[in-house]
Amino acid sequence: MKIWIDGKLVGEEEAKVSVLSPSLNYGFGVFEGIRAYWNGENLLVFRLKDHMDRLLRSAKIIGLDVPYTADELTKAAVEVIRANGFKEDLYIRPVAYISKPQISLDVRGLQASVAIAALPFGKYLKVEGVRATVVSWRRVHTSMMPVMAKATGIYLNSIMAAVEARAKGYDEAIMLNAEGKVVEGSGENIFVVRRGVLMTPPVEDGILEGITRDTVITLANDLGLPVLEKSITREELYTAEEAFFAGTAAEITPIIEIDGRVLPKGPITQRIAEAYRRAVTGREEKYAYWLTPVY
Ligand code: PY5
Repeated sequence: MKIWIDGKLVGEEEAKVSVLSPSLNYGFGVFEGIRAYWNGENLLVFRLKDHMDRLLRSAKIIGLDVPYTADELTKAAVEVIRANGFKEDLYIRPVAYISKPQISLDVRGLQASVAIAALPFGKYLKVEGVRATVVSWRRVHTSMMPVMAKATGIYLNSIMAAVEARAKGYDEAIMLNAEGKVVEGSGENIFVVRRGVLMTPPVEDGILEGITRDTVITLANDLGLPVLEKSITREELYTAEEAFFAGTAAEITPIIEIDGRVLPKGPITQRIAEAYRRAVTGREEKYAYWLTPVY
């Protein structure tokens, strides 16, 4: 498998990082997760430029100097997929990190390296729906960590939540923020339906501003199902008529149980999941602007 690193395509065995990299030791890096869909004829990357734009915004938030434009990174992602000749569903993982070994926390003035890997990828969560639990780990507060950035170090928080949920026999975690509001899953945003209204927590509650979340909001509006961005309490979650996770890896995953409360795989979730599927596989002309064809 070929991996793109700083303008070169290298073999996997060459794509290595120093054990003294401050990105490895201290979590000073940013990354993205992108999907590409093979529809039998074309390989389509979903919202590629939007992901690269977010990578650069994340870098800006944490003060990491990434010496590439979003257009250059978009071209690099296409290049690495072509170099591997993939004709199947993929996951694309760009990561910007410091390759220079150093102990000091003073990371000012260092330039980031960027690696982009693409690999065949199937489902991330159970497609038929997941059993979720509200975990004891809270999502890090915006006064403690730059939560709007998709920064590597923040994912220790996600790992604690993901592992706690699974250790308790559930499929996925639902995290509350420091104020006790429902914010997201360990690696996906959350939507709930109450009294027929689709709602999702607002960015200011400390979520990652998901690209799938934005996609769902657009699709829902186009289906005549406006989305309310509002803080969601645990009680509202427990009395939801429907709920689903939305994320690049998770796509649209119905939540069929939350802490023992069973939810139906409801009609709104099904409509959104179907619209999402059609959009990502290029079956909806209207959303073709979201797709980058590789071939
Ligand atoms: N919230 C968190 C904490 C996330 O990690 C992710 C993405 C999302 C929301 C959804 O964002 P988007 O819709 O832009 O993907 N998580 C990664 C993904 O590729 C997976 C991390 C393991 O879906």
